[in-house]
Amino acid sequence: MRASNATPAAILSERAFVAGHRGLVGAALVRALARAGAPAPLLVEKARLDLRDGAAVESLFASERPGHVYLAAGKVGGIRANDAYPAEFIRDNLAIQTNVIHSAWRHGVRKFMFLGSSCIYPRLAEQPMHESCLLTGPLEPTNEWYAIAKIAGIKMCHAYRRQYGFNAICLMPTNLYGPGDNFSLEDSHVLPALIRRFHDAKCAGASEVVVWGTGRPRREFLHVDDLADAALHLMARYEGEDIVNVGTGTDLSIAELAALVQRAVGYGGALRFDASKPDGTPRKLLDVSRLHALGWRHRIAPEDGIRATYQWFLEHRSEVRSGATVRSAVAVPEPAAAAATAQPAVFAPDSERFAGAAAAASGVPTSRRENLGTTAAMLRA
Ligand code: GFB
Repeated sequence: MRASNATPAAILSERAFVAGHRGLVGAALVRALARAGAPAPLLVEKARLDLRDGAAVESLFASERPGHVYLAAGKVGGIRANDAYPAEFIRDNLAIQTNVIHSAWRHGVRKFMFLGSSCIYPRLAEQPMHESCLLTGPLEPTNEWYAIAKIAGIKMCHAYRRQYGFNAICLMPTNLYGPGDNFSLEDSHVLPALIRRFHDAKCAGASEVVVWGTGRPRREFLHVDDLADAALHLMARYEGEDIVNVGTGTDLSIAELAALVQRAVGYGGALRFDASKPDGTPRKLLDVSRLHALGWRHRIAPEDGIRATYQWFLEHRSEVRSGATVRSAVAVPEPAAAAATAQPAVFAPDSERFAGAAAAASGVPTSRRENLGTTAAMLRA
């Protein structure tokens, strides 16, 4: 087993494994690694590897031995999906993170990134929510299953650090959005759901759009390219047990968000708030002072990010995720695919596609990528 005493900046020049590379966050991490000039990461198609299968995960790490790992795979969804599928949200996330963290440690991964969520904090936590408010009060009931799984992931990273010296860091992103999001009307998060609702209403000439809840809850939104940028920044510069919030430090009401999305889409009808739908947590705003002290700030303003995401949606209309059921970041293998996972080589790194990812447009102006430029310069140094 290799020692876990990585020099922070050097870690990015070792090959990464991005678990969940087809998801919103994983795809953004692949783009960020490409832009930073990092080596092509290990990417495994979910049809070939079920991350809930501990033996298959072991086999992957034993044969591939990545230098650092970003765990971006998991069961995710919006307020309705969390409430509707509690069993899958707790089981799949616990299984995936347990397998990946354990195998990463066993096979000498030098640095590991666990991605949590702002929903780990108590429902009525003091705002903005500092990292120290973890486990100081009851969770929001609509997403407590997901939150408990994420808290267990943080604690597993801490336990492996304390007992084995495993070099795992834990980031807690706020509500994310961007290209590659799930645009399902029922199971997605609010921002992509509203993009789709306003777009469909505009195309159909509908007179009103329904927005769930009262419109009063407040949320903080971070573009996923900013999150990926922060992830590389912290992977290269931060070592420690303390969890780190990743957000913008500003929030807005759902009614204000709906107005922003309506403007970006160009829908001229009315809004109706359906108070029979759950509001969820009244307010979720992260205290980002620890992140700022570590030298990172977000770049993408909500207006720009929402406009770019709508543009992405228009350009990828035929392929966007818009089904009515939650899609897992891992697939349950069909019998034939399950047999494939038993073979030693279950990985499918694709260097050509990775090189292309550097140029892949997420639609956000390149002038906003200064942090990544710094990371790239650091890699060249
Ligand atoms: O984004 P969202 O589903 O997640 O909902 P949470 C945020 C707010 O938007 C809630 C309202 O008050 C919703 O009632 N909303 C309005 C809508 N219209 C819609 C709509 O069409 N779709 C959706 N989905 N919401 C999630 C957690 O909570 O936050 C996850 O469930 C995760 O576990 C994520 O942690 C970051 O912010 O309420």
